[in-house]
Amino acid sequence: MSATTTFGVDMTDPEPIRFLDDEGRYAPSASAAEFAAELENLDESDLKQWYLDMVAVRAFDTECTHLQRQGQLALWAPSVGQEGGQVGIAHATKPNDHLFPTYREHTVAYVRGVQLTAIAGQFRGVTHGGWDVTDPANGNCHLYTLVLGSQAQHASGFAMGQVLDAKRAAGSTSLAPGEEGIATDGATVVFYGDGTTSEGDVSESMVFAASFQAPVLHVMQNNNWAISVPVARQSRTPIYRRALGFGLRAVQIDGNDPLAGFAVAKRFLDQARAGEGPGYIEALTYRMGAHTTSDDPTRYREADELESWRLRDPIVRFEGYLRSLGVSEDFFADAAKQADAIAKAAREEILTLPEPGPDTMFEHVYSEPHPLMDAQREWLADYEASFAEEGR
Ligand SMILES: Cc1ncc(C[n+]2csc(CCOP(=O)(O)OP(=O)(O)O)c2C)c(N)n1
Repeated sequence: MSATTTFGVDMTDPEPIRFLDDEGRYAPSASAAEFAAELENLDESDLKQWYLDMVAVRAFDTECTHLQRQGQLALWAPSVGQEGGQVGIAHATKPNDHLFPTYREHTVAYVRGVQLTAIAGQFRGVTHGGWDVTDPANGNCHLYTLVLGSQAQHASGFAMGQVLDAKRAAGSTSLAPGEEGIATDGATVVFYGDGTTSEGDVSESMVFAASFQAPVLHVMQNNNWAISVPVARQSRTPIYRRALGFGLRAVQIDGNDPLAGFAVAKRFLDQARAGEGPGYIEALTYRMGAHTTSDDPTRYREADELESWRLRDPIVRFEGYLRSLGVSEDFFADAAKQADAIAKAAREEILTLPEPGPDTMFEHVYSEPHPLMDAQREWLADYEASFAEEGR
């Protein structure tokens, strides 16, 4: 993998962790050796599933950009190019883990079971949040966060709760940090981008994660750009090194290599759940599309930069790997058909998503019924009825 340099600053370590080279050949970097054992139990059907996940989400993602252009979505945030790290990391999580995504984690959400139409519904403006996090079908995938960095605080708080649950179960009611961490039932994973690391929330969340040995894994997808701001404007050192300073175990991986994402996330999550403290992954990747459909990236980045990353497309690369394992042409042809069918079905469903009534705005303000909300709902009903009375 060639170094990423912006304004003459080298933003990569000499050797980010990776198992696959740019063409998808199995060629682990020296830094990958200590994580290789995490891949031992994977079989070909797992890897094929990862590929199917990536092509399905890419087809859906492309469809959503079209839907926005046709006026059917208010906005769309493409994740094209970032599916590789996401699919490996999502598959390294366990059912009991909780995930706190930002707005570009479509592959993560899909792998955890969130319906693609629920993801698109938020961008169509027909839901206040997206999906019901308490519904087991949604795999403990929390809602997309648009307020940059706030999800890092949510994740640290949630992981501190996981510590407290474990302490309670062991007979203690104090969350006070001890010398030793404590094993927990699940871990927490938070996702955000390189630009978000400039928000104080991210640094604060690492202070608490480290102090309380909270079982949280930070996944920072360094896709090189925060809208039009290049990563070297955000940091003059590789960003994962900041996490080391907060006392998290932290590494930089090739974020377009699903195997690297899986192996490191699995190791760090096992350590977090064992009470050995938080971890941090900087996944080097590239946003191949626009920041959102409101953005025109040709105004701030060079065509050859995009081209150099197109050659490292995580899906093409993983396809190369699967082919080297002997996976047949039929599988890829069938995967393409399945992905098209999934995107087409999502498109049809998105177009018929029900419009919510105005009274739904009161539904999620409090978790329990609340007299203030009841009064406001009643006021709205009277107000709406007044139009009928006046014959307007
Ligand atoms: C607190 C806050 N400040 C500013 C914004 C506006 N904003 C939305 S996305 C974005 C850039 C984020 O870049 P990065 O964290 O690298 O993530 P990426 O979009 O590249 O995945 C900004 C500044 C926001 N949503 N929230």
